[in-house]
Amino acid sequence: MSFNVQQIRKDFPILDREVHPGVKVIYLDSTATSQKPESVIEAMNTFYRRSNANIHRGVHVLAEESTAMYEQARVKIAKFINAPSAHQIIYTRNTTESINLVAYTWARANLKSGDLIILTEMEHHSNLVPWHMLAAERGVRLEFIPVMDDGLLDLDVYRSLLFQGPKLVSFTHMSNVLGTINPAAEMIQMAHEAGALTVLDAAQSVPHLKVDVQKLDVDFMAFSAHKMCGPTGIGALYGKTTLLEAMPPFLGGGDMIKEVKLRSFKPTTIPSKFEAGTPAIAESVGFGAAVDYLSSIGMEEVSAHEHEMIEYALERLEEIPGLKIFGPTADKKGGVASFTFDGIHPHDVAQILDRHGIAVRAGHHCAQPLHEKFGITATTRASFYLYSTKDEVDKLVEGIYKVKKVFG
Ligand code: C6P
Repeated sequence: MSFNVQQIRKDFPILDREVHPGVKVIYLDSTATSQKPESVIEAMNTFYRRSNANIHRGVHVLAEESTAMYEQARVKIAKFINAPSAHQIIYTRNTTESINLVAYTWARANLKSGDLIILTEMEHHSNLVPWHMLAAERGVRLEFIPVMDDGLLDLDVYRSLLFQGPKLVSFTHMSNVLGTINPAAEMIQMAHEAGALTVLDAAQSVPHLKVDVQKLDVDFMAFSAHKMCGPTGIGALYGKTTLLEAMPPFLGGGDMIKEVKLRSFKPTTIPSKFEAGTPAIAESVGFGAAVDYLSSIGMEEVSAHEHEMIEYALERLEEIPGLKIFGPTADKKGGVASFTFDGIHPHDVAQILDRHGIAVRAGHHCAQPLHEKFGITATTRASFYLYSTKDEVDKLVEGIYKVKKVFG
């Protein structure tokens, strides 16, 4: 079936919402969180109506059913990113928690003072602060691959940093501000040749691109369900089996143990070893339904549509005098357009757009160092997903001209 955006829009009930009398929402904030299709909402509703029970704990019908649903979703997620096995998918709360899990377990077990971690200047705070905290505690060193004016990483500097023998390279697959899609496979291979492990922040790539962990050969990968048509409150960490097995647990409590004595415990096997306490069960079902939904459309189709959207958006936005877009050309980026406009504060731009039903985000988008690099404190960001249309881009452009009118 060919990609039909109008048909797809019908799957998302919220897109019919009037946010002001007679004004339907134009949702251009999917990079913050995506909207949810009916099938995901319904899967979670049905779970609560029919199958709700705690997992791994009961022998009754409902407990067995909910446990099976929780584990089936894990199998779907594994398949979606081509993980060799479902036990390599650890459920977490989100990308942030997934990265913290690696920082608190693998890194604290394996890194010592003076060891080098390479990051990039375009990282989201969730791939910076956990490493800052580790640096303060352990004295590990952090170095950063620079972002060039065109929004691409300077791979020559990366190559030279690799000569310093890093232990870990952790970077974003796709920037949530610039939209830059980094050459992950090449960067991971370079890291491995230098003897380093890799963490990929895939919060913005798994929802928008076909991502194959085996092709990438990545060691750890973090992503969130809420950015890929799924619910909030659940995400995943993918890891290579040998690494996950060797890592100490993260949080302690129920479900992550094999045996507990008054003065000791033995952790259980992966993935449960990292899933202490009652997890987000209904959300796992929603996560599985989101993966089913995206798979039924096809990730190649999703990214092709977004590519068409960003090409059109850049073309239209570039016509506007005084508007400056950050990031690379459309061929090197996903569906994200961050911009400044004519000295008007990005929050004011976003607020006036909101009056016309256009939802965009303004601020530093949790990437303060990146904004600082470009000598600014904030941008207005429009972002696109599989349900976005060219008509919405046209409305955005009209809205920006209205902003100009308000500010004279
Ligand atoms: N970016 C944005 O509006 P969480 O919040 O844990 O689900 O995802 C964190 C995260 C990590 N890496 C990247 C590249 C991201 O874009 C995000 C989330 C949102 O840009 C919320 S700040």
